[in-house]
Amino acid sequence: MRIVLVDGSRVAIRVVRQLLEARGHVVHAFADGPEALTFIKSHSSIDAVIVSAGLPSMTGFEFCWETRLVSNSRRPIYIILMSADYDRHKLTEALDSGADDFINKPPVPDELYARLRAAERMAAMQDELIRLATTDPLTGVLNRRALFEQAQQVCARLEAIGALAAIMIDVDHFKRVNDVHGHGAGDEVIRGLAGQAAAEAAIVGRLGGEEFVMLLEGVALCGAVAVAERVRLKFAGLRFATGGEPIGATCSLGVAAWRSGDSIDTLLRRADMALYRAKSEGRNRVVAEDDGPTEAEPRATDGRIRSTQRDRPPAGAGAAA
Ligand code: GH3
Ligand code: MG
Ligand code: MG
Repeated sequence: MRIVLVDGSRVAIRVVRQLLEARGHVVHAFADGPEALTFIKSHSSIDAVIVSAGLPSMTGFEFCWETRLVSNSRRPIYIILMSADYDRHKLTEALDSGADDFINKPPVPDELYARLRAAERMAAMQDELIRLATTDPLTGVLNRRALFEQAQQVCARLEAIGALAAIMIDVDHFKRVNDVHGHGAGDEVIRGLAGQAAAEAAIVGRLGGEEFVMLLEGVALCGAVAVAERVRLKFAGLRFATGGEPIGATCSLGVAAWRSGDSIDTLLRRADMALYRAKSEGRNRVVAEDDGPTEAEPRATDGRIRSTQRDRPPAGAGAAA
Protein backbone atom coordinates (compact mmCIF):
# COMPACT_ATOMS: atom_id res chain seq x y z
CA MET A 1 0.00 0.00 0.00
CA ARG A 2 1.00 3.63 -0.39
CA ILE A 3 0.97 5.00 3.13
CA VAL A 4 1.32 8.55 4.42
CA LEU A 5 3.01 8.54 7.82
CA VAL A 6 2.67 11.67 9.96
CA ASP A 7 4.58 12.11 13.20
CA GLY A 8 6.44 15.01 14.80
CA SER A 9 9.12 12.65 16.12
CA ARG A 10 11.92 11.73 13.73
CA VAL A 11 12.67 8.60 15.75
CA ALA A 12 9.06 7.42 15.50
CA ILE A 13 9.06 8.07 11.75
CA ARG A 14 12.26 6.05 11.32
CA VAL A 15 10.97 3.09 13.35
CA VAL A 16 7.52 2.92 11.74
CA ARG A 17 8.91 3.54 8.26
CA GLN A 18 11.28 0.58 8.69
CA LEU A 19 8.44 -1.66 9.81
CA LEU A 20 6.27 -0.65 6.85
CA GLU A 21 8.98 -0.84 4.21
CA ALA A 22 10.00 -4.28 5.48
CA ARG A 23 6.58 -5.48 4.26
CA GLY A 24 6.80 -3.75 0.89
CA HIS A 25 4.67 -0.71 1.66
CA VAL A 26 5.61 2.61 0.08
CA VAL A 27 5.93 5.31 2.77
CA HIS A 28 5.61 9.08 2.44
CA ALA A 29 6.63 10.57 5.80
CA PHE A 30 5.79 14.04 7.13
CA ALA A 31 6.66 15.80 10.37
CA ASP A 32 3.44 17.81 10.52
CA GLY A 33 -0.20 17.70 9.41
CA PRO A 34 -0.63 20.58 6.93
CA GLU A 35 2.09 19.42 4.54
CA ALA A 36 0.85 15.84 4.77
CA LEU A 37 -2.70 16.99 3.95
CA THR A 38 -1.48 18.96 0.94
CA PHE A 39 0.32 15.84 -0.28
CA ILE A 40 -2.74 13.60 0.23
CA LYS A 41 -4.98 16.05 -1.64
CA SER A 42 -2.72 16.01 -4.68
CA HIS A 43 -1.90 12.28 -4.68
CA SER A 44 -4.94 10.16 -5.34
CA SER A 45 -2.94 6.93 -5.09
CA ILE A 46 -2.63 7.10 -1.28
CA ASP A 47 -4.31 4.06 0.31
CA ALA A 48 -3.74 4.65 4.00
CA VAL A 49 -2.63 7.17 6.58
CA ILE A 50 -0.94 6.48 9.91
CA VAL A 51 -0.94 9.58 12.07
CA SER A 52 0.32 10.29 15.57
CA ALA A 53 -2.20 11.73 18.04
CA GLY A 54 0.04 14.72 18.79
CA LEU A 55 1.39 16.80 15.90
CA PRO A 56 3.23 20.14 16.09
CA SER A 57 0.51 22.35 14.64
CA MET A 58 -2.69 20.32 14.94
CA THR A 59 -3.98 17.29 16.81
CA GLY A 60 -4.02 13.86 15.22
CA PHE A 61 -7.80 13.91 15.65
CA GLU A 62 -8.09 17.09 13.59
CA PHE A 63 -5.85 15.49 11.01
CA CYS A 64 -8.11 12.41 10.87
CA TRP A 65 -11.11 14.62 10.29
CA GLU A 66 -9.41 16.63 7.53
CA THR A 67 -8.28 13.42 5.82
CA ARG A 68 -11.80 11.99 6.07
CA LEU A 69 -13.02 15.03 4.12
CA VAL A 70 -10.55 14.24 1.32
CA SER A 71 -11.44 10.56 1.33
CA ASN A 72 -14.74 9.58 -0.28
CA SER A 73 -16.54 6.59 -1.73
CA ARG A 74 -14.49 6.84 -4.95
CA ARG A 75 -11.24 7.52 -3.15
CA PRO A 76 -11.12 5.50 0.06
CA ILE A 77 -8.26 6.21 2.48
CA TYR A 78 -7.80 3.96 5.49
CA ILE A 79 -6.92 6.12 8.51
CA ILE A 80 -5.05 4.75 11.54
CA LEU A 81 -4.46 6.94 14.58
CA MET A 82 -1.38 6.09 16.62
CA SER A 83 -1.08 7.07 20.28
CA ALA A 84 1.05 6.12 23.29
CA ASP A 85 -1.98 6.91 25.40
CA TYR A 86 -4.16 3.91 24.54
CA ASP A 87 -7.40 4.13 26.51
CA ARG A 88 -11.07 3.69 25.77
CA HIS A 89 -11.81 7.43 25.55
CA LYS A 90 -8.98 8.01 23.11
CA LEU A 91 -10.20 5.12 20.98
CA THR A 92 -13.75 6.52 20.94
CA GLU A 93 -12.50 10.00 20.09
CA ALA A 94 -10.30 8.61 17.31
CA LEU A 95 -13.15 6.71 15.69
CA ASP A 96 -15.49 9.69 16.05
CA SER A 97 -12.86 11.88 14.38
CA GLY A 98 -12.98 9.71 11.28
CA ALA A 99 -10.23 7.18 12.03
CA ASP A 100 -10.83 3.60 10.89
CA ASP A 101 -8.47 2.11 13.45
CA PHE A 102 -6.35 2.92 16.47
CA ILE A 103 -2.91 1.56 17.27
CA ASN A 104 -0.41 1.81 20.10
CA LYS A 105 2.71 3.95 19.76
CA PRO A 106 5.26 2.56 19.22
CA PRO A 107 3.32 -0.09 17.32
CA VAL A 108 3.81 -3.79 18.00
CA PRO A 109 5.00 -5.08 14.58
CA ASP A 110 2.66 -8.08 14.33
CA GLU A 111 -0.32 -5.99 15.36
CA LEU A 112 0.56 -3.25 12.86
CA TYR A 113 0.87 -5.81 10.05
CA ALA A 114 -2.41 -7.50 10.99
CA ARG A 115 -4.21 -4.15 10.99
CA LEU A 116 -2.74 -3.27 7.59
CA ARG A 117 -3.87 -6.65 6.22
CA ALA A 118 -7.38 -5.77 7.42
CA ALA A 119 -7.03 -2.40 5.67
CA GLU A 120 -6.00 -4.17 2.46
CA ARG A 121 -9.02 -6.46 2.63
CA MET A 122 -11.27 -3.46 3.13
CA ALA A 123 -9.63 -1.58 0.22
CA ALA A 124 -10.03 -4.58 -2.10
CA MET A 125 -13.70 -4.86 -1.17
CA GLN A 126 -14.23 -1.15 -1.70
CA ASP A 127 -12.50 -1.27 -5.10
CA GLU A 128 -14.77 -4.10 -6.13
CA LEU A 129 -17.86 -2.19 -4.98
CA ILE A 130 -16.72 0.88 -6.91
CA ARG A 131 -16.14 -1.28 -9.98
CA LEU A 132 -19.61 -2.82 -9.71
CA ALA A 133 -21.26 0.56 -9.19
CA THR A 134 -19.57 2.23 -12.16
CA THR A 135 -19.30 -0.52 -14.77
CA ASP A 136 -21.85 -1.76 -17.26
CA PRO A 137 -21.97 -5.51 -16.60
CA LEU A 138 -22.53 -6.56 -20.23
CA THR A 139 -19.67 -4.62 -21.78
CA GLY A 140 -17.28 -3.56 -19.01
CA VAL A 141 -17.37 0.10 -20.07
CA LEU A 142 -18.74 2.85 -17.79
CA ASN A 143 -22.41 2.76 -16.97
CA ARG A 144 -24.52 5.82 -17.64
CA ARG A 145 -24.15 7.36 -14.20
CA ALA A 146 -20.38 6.87 -14.06
CA LEU A 147 -20.05 8.26 -17.59
CA PHE A 148 -21.74 11.50 -16.59
CA GLU A 149 -19.68 11.69 -13.40
CA GLN A 150 -16.46 11.32 -15.39
CA ALA A 151 -17.73 13.80 -17.95
CA GLN A 152 -18.21 16.38 -15.20
CA GLN A 153 -14.64 15.78 -14.02
CA VAL A 154 -13.36 16.20 -17.57
CA CYS A 155 -15.26 19.49 -17.84
CA ALA A 156 -13.69 20.69 -14.60
CA ARG A 157 -10.20 20.25 -16.07
CA LEU A 158 -11.12 21.40 -19.55
CA GLU A 159 -8.98 24.53 -19.39
CA ALA A 160 -5.89 22.39 -18.89
CA ILE A 161 -6.93 19.87 -21.56
CA GLY A 162 -7.70 22.51 -24.18
CA ALA A 163 -10.05 20.42 -26.32
CA LEU A 164 -12.72 17.79 -25.90
CA ALA A 165 -14.78 15.84 -28.41
CA ALA A 166 -17.74 13.55 -28.00
CA ILE A 167 -18.82 10.69 -30.25
CA MET A 168 -22.30 9.25 -29.94
CA ILE A 169 -22.74 5.76 -31.41
CA ASP A 170 -25.77 3.60 -32.11
CA VAL A 171 -25.98 0.19 -33.80
CA ASP A 172 -27.99 0.23 -37.02
CA HIS A 173 -31.21 -1.79 -37.23
CA PHE A 174 -30.33 -3.50 -33.99
CA LYS A 175 -33.88 -4.62 -33.32
CA ARG A 176 -33.57 -6.85 -36.39
CA VAL A 177 -30.48 -8.52 -34.91
CA ASN A 178 -32.44 -9.36 -31.79
CA ASP A 179 -35.54 -10.39 -33.72
CA VAL A 180 -33.78 -12.58 -36.28
CA HIS A 181 -30.82 -13.99 -34.34
CA GLY A 182 -31.90 -13.71 -30.73
CA HIS A 183 -30.95 -11.63 -27.73
CA GLY A 184 -27.70 -13.55 -27.19
CA ALA A 185 -26.41 -12.55 -30.62
CA GLY A 186 -27.60 -9.00 -29.92
CA ASP A 187 -25.54 -8.97 -26.73
CA GLU A 188 -22.47 -10.11 -28.67
CA VAL A 189 -22.95 -7.23 -31.10
CA ILE A 190 -23.22 -4.75 -28.21
CA ARG A 191 -20.06 -6.18 -26.64
CA GLY A 192 -18.24 -5.99 -29.96
CA LEU A 193 -19.07 -2.31 -30.40
CA ALA A 194 -18.06 -1.50 -26.82
CA GLY A 195 -14.72 -3.22 -27.41
CA GLN A 196 -14.00 -1.14 -30.51
CA ALA A 197 -14.93 2.09 -28.73
CA ALA A 198 -12.86 1.21 -25.65
CA ALA A 199 -9.84 0.53 -27.86
CA GLU A 200 -10.00 4.13 -29.11
CA ALA A 201 -10.90 6.20 -26.04
CA ALA A 202 -10.22 6.24 -22.31
CA ILE A 203 -13.74 7.37 -21.45
CA VAL A 204 -16.45 5.20 -22.97
CA GLY A 205 -19.89 4.76 -21.50
CA ARG A 206 -22.99 2.80 -22.40
CA LEU A 207 -25.97 5.14 -22.37
CA GLY A 208 -28.36 2.23 -22.64
CA GLY A 209 -29.31 -0.50 -25.14
CA GLU A 210 -26.83 -0.32 -28.04
CA GLU A 211 -25.94 3.34 -27.58
CA PHE A 212 -22.47 4.47 -26.49
CA VAL A 213 -20.63 7.71 -25.86
CA MET A 214 -16.89 8.23 -26.31
CA LEU A 215 -15.21 11.27 -24.80
CA LEU A 216 -11.86 12.24 -26.28
CA GLU A 217 -9.79 14.59 -24.16
CA GLY A 218 -7.43 16.97 -25.98
CA VAL A 219 -8.96 16.00 -29.34
CA ALA A 220 -10.60 18.49 -31.72
CA LEU A 221 -13.35 17.80 -34.24
CA CYS A 222 -11.17 16.55 -37.12
CA GLY A 223 -9.31 14.13 -34.87
CA ALA A 224 -12.55 12.83 -33.39
CA VAL A 225 -14.03 12.28 -36.86
CA ALA A 226 -11.01 10.15 -37.73
CA VAL A 227 -11.46 8.12 -34.52
CA ALA A 228 -15.17 7.68 -35.23
CA GLU A 229 -14.42 6.49 -38.75
CA ARG A 230 -11.96 3.91 -37.43
CA VAL A 231 -14.56 2.60 -34.98
CA ARG A 232 -17.15 2.42 -37.76
CA LEU A 233 -14.86 0.49 -40.11
CA LYS A 234 -13.52 -1.91 -37.49
CA PHE A 235 -16.97 -2.65 -36.12
CA ALA A 236 -18.33 -3.26 -39.62
CA GLY A 237 -15.53 -5.80 -40.12
CA LEU A 238 -16.43 -7.88 -37.04
CA ARG A 239 -18.36 -11.15 -37.26
CA PHE A 240 -20.58 -12.42 -34.46
CA ALA A 241 -21.52 -15.99 -33.69
CA THR A 242 -25.21 -16.94 -33.96
CA GLY A 243 -26.93 -20.33 -34.06
CA GLY A 244 -26.26 -20.34 -37.83
CA GLU A 245 -24.01 -18.21 -40.03
CA PRO A 246 -21.88 -15.55 -38.31
CA ILE A 247 -23.36 -12.09 -38.79
CA GLY A 248 -22.04 -8.57 -39.14
CA ALA A 249 -23.52 -5.26 -38.08
CA THR A 250 -22.96 -1.58 -38.73
CA CYS A 251 -23.25 1.53 -36.61
CA SER A 252 -23.83 5.24 -37.05
CA LEU A 253 -21.79 7.87 -35.27
CA GLY A 254 -22.32 11.55 -34.47
CA VAL A 255 -19.35 13.74 -33.55
CA ALA A 256 -19.23 17.10 -31.76
CA ALA A 257 -16.42 19.18 -30.27
CA TRP A 258 -16.46 21.40 -27.20
CA ARG A 259 -17.31 25.04 -27.78
CA SER A 260 -16.93 27.89 -25.34
CA GLY A 261 -20.03 28.06 -23.15
CA ASP A 262 -20.82 24.36 -23.61
CA SER A 263 -21.92 22.04 -20.85
CA ILE A 264 -21.59 18.29 -21.16
CA ASP A 265 -25.33 18.21 -21.94
CA THR A 266 -25.08 20.66 -24.85
CA LEU A 267 -22.00 18.90 -26.23
CA LEU A 268 -23.73 15.50 -26.15
CA ARG A 269 -26.91 16.98 -27.56
CA ARG A 270 -24.99 18.18 -30.63
CA ALA A 271 -23.30 14.79 -30.99
CA ASP A 272 -26.77 13.21 -30.73
CA MET A 273 -28.10 15.53 -33.40
CA ALA A 274 -25.21 14.53 -35.66
CA LEU A 275 -26.03 10.87 -34.97
CA TYR A 276 -29.66 11.51 -35.83
CA ARG A 277 -28.46 12.93 -39.13
CA ALA A 278 -26.23 9.90 -39.76
CA LYS A 279 -29.28 7.68 -39.29
CA SER A 280 -31.51 9.74 -41.55
CA GLU A 281 -28.86 9.91 -44.28
CA GLY A 282 -28.75 6.14 -44.54
CA ARG A 283 -26.80 4.78 -41.49
CA ASN A 284 -23.34 3.14 -41.39
CA ARG A 285 -21.66 6.55 -41.46
CA VAL A 286 -19.98 9.25 -39.41
CA VAL A 287 -21.53 12.71 -39.31
CA ALA A 288 -19.77 15.66 -37.68
CA GLU A 289 -21.54 18.72 -36.41
CA ASP A 290 -20.82 21.82 -38.44
CA ASP A 291 -17.48 23.56 -37.94
CA GLY A 292 -16.46 24.40 -34.41
CA PRO A 293 -14.61 27.57 -33.43
CA THR A 294 -11.10 26.14 -33.70
CA GLU A 295 -10.89 24.30 -36.95
CA ALA A 296 -12.39 23.82 -40.35
CA GLU A 297 -15.30 21.54 -41.05
CA PRO A 298 -14.06 18.06 -41.88
CA ARG A 299 -14.38 17.16 -45.50
CA ALA A 300 -16.02 14.00 -46.64
CA THR A 301 -13.40 11.27 -46.94
CA ASP A 302 -15.10 8.23 -48.30
CA GLY A 303 -18.47 9.73 -48.98
CA ARG A 304 -19.74 8.79 -45.55
CA ILE A 305 -18.60 11.71 -43.42
CA ARG A 306 -20.87 14.72 -43.52
CA SER A 307 -21.32 17.88 -41.53
CA THR A 308 -24.58 18.66 -39.77
CA GLN A 309 -26.53 21.91 -40.01
CA ARG A 310 -27.24 23.99 -36.95
CA ASP A 311 -30.94 24.41 -37.77
CA ARG A 312 -31.62 20.68 -37.72
CA PRO A 313 -34.49 19.55 -35.47
CA PRO A 314 -33.36 18.07 -32.16
CA ALA A 315 -32.83 14.32 -31.93
CA GLY A 316 -35.51 12.26 -30.30
CA ALA A 317 -33.31 10.05 -28.14
CA GLY A 318 -32.24 12.32 -25.27
CA ALA A 319 -28.48 12.45 -25.04
CA ALA A 320 -28.02 14.05 -21.71
CA ALA A 321 -29.00 12.64 -18.34
P1 GH3 B 1 -31.73 2.33 -35.66
O1 GH3 B 1 -30.90 1.91 -36.82
O2 GH3 B 1 -32.66 3.45 -36.01
O3 GH3 B 1 -30.95 2.62 -34.44
O4 GH3 B 1 -32.70 1.11 -35.36
P2 GH3 B 1 -32.63 0.09 -34.17
O5 GH3 B 1 -33.38 -1.12 -34.56
O6 GH3 B 1 -31.24 -0.12 -33.77
O7 GH3 B 1 -33.48 0.88 -33.10
P3 GH3 B 1 -33.12 1.16 -31.63
O8 GH3 B 1 -31.80 1.83 -31.56
O9 GH3 B 1 -34.26 1.91 -31.03
O10 GH3 B 1 -33.06 -0.32 -31.02
C1 GH3 B 1 -32.75 -0.53 -29.70
C2 GH3 B 1 -33.02 -1.98 -29.36
O11 GH3 B 1 -32.05 -2.45 -28.44
C3 GH3 B 1 -34.33 -2.20 -28.69
C4 GH3 B 1 -34.05 -3.12 -27.53
O12 GH3 B 1 -34.84 -4.25 -27.59
C5 GH3 B 1 -32.61 -3.52 -27.70
N1 GH3 B 1 -31.84 -3.66 -26.48
C6 GH3 B 1 -31.73 -2.78 -25.45
N2 GH3 B 1 -30.88 -3.25 -24.52
C7 GH3 B 1 -30.43 -4.46 -24.95
C8 GH3 B 1 -29.50 -5.45 -24.43
O13 GH3 B 1 -28.90 -5.29 -23.36
N3 GH3 B 1 -29.29 -6.56 -25.17
C9 GH3 B 1 -29.92 -6.76 -26.36
N4 GH3 B 1 -29.64 -7.88 -27.04
N5 GH3 B 1 -30.80 -5.87 -26.87
C10 GH3 B 1 -31.04 -4.74 -26.18
MG1 MG C 1 -29.99 1.40 -33.06
MG1 MG D 1 -30.64 2.91 -30.01
